[in-house]
Amino acid sequence: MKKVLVLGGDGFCGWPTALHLSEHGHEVVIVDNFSRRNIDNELGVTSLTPICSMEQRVSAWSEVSGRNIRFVNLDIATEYREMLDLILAFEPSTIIHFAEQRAAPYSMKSAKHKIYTVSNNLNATHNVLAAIVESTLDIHLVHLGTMGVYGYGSAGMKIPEGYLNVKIPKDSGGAIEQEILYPVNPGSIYHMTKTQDQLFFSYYNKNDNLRITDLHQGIVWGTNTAETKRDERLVNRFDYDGDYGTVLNRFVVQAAVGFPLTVHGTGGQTRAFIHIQDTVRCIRLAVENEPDTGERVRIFNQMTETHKVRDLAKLVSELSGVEINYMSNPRNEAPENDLHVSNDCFLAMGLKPILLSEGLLAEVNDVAKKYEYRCDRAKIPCVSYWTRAQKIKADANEAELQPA
Ligand code: NAD
Ligand code: USQ
Repeated sequence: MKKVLVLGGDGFCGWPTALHLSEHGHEVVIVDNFSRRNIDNELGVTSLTPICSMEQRVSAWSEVSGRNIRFVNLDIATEYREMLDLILAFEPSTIIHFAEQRAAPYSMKSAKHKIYTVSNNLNATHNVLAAIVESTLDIHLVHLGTMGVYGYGSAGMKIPEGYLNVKIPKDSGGAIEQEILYPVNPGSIYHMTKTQDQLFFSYYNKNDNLRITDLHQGIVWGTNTAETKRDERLVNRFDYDGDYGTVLNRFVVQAAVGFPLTVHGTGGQTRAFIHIQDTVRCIRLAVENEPDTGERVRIFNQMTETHKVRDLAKLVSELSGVEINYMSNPRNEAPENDLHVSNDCFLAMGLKPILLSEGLLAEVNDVAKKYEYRCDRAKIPCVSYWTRAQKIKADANEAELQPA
């Protein structure tokens, strides 16, 4: 049994992970500052699913499972002393760190959003690392990173799990071999904060021998897990708006409400995906299989399949009959890319992935159709532009579509 502090445990990945770990006998304390719920207020949108307050969530869990989860409200980016005191009092064996601003479009909305994302994410991650060192406790840190640290090009090889062996030519002839972090290539300010997180981990691992697992996760789809399905009050959050909704979940909702599927550009982007049920399984595997002291930062690619955006749109369109709208891309990204990713570590640990082909229809029927009445169609369009040029192009396209 581990004692686990779940930072960001009110969020889309954190809440079902907290329940899954609790169900499997681990002692869980959740920390969150509800910044995600506050951002919903800022954006004037709510989760498609009616999520309960944290108080109701933990009391419902205790009622259905007989297990207790404790909750502490604090901002880990600004309340360092309080976090350290909590760590010293609870003495966790594991800290799972989900507590970052995680939407690329939100991070690109304005200078204010860029500054918030950088300051929240970098301070959050660094505070956790500094607090582990200051506590002198032997804590395993599990962090949720992203496939986006690599960029999405394959350079003619499968993207390895974090590290790359390179040969560096010497001035005197010959070459030395070295293992380096796979070169980073972030596509948004949000993704950039995750590349910086990697450097923090590498440094604290080298300097303080911290034991760290960094999970480079693909796009998570789906809503519920075995635990969140046990009671309506445990339902997980579901984002569908233009800033926080991720592509497949957005298409699923668009299919349910008959909104033409919003494909950016030609939909030639290939991305890595994982179902939320597999996310929680992978995190439990990472928690229960700790790195040894002295081991370099463990990096696992937490994804199970790759798809092109336009292929996903075609699939959802065939299932639902909703048409596809190829629109000008608000993002500054390659119009087409191939992506090949190694995920051998989790497969070797016994992960049996849930594939899109098995779960997609249920997601449309059981979640999107059930809650379609809560969808605000005005919040579907993505109105965050990566550059001024993209905003001008989108405005021009819009003007062209208006009747004279
Ligand atoms: P989320 O926004 O739903 O959850 C993050 C939680 O952290 C929220 O509840 C928020 O209130 C909290 N939080 C943020 N800053 C905090 C702070 N300073 N102090 C305390 N709490 C804070 O996001 P998510 O989808 O659950 O993602 C969790 C992690 O997984 C993120 O780090 C994200 O980068 C990573 N990830 C997510 C996806 C995905 O598709 N959702 C894919 C890959 C990686
Ligand atoms: N896209 C569309 N139409 C839409 C929404 C998105 O065509 O309506 C396209 C985007 O242009 C992009 C791709 O779909 O090419 C993926 O976009 P996304 O919003 O689903 O995913 P992304 O911005 O990459 O971010 C999400 C999570 C983030 C996580 C990342 C994992 O929000 O926290 O780190 O997925 S990964 O993509 O592997 O880097």
